[in-house]
Amino acid sequence: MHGETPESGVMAAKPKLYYFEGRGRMESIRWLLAAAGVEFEEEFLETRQQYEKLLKDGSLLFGQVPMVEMDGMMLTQTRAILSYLAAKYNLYGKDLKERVRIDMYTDGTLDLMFMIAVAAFKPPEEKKESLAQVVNKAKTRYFPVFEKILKDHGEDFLVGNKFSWADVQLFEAILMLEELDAAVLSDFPLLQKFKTRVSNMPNIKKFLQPGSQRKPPPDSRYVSVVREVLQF
Ligand code: HAG
Repeated sequence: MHGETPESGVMAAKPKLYYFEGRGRMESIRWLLAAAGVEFEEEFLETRQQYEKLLKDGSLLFGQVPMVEMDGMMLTQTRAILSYLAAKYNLYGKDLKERVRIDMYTDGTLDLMFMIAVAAFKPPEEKKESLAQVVNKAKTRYFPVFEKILKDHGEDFLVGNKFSWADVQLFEAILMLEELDAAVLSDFPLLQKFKTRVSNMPNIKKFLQPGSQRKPPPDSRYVSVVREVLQF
């Protein structure tokens, strides 16, 4: 049972996420928590004052967000948070060799999604060019790798024939790429089946429903709030 502390039987507090009201670096953390069936709360950074208060309180190790408050800790560094959650909710493979493959695959999909997130901060022409390059990279570098992995082992999931963090993040990346190019999976039949399979898993299906804590693609408001809060 998520959240119950056995010794006390008292429900542990829900993780609390501190970030902007948008995807950025936090969206993969939201997806992993949702895939694990863990409810979470959010504090959206809208003003410089909120950010400066977190800085003053010493809540941000290197002065940066995402920050996730859980298990008595103020966690920062996106990959550290994701690894902690994957291990805590048994989505990190059965041994070191499976874990390092999950790390390799998730580093790859994070790189791909980061390119999209950063593009939101570029001027229109540059942004358009960057996003076209991201689609091309997905089709020529990233998706062929995942298609081959599924083909070579013939299993439903990327690692150990068991649903893991690597599958959650590949699914998130597929959805983001399809927002840019609806036909992006046309040459990847196994990824199409993978997408359907994962989208029918109860926790994923729930997060895909309207009204979930999933965030929309970055818009000009999101970009201006981030710039205002971080003064860049
Ligand atoms: C991590 C921030 C500042 N290695 C860290 O969590 O993985 C990096 C975290 C980071 O850079 N956070 C940014 O707090 C906000 S994320 N900066 C304050 O003083 O360093 C945000 C801003 O341009 C950054 O990228 C984000 C916008 C979306 C594009 C990236 C996904």
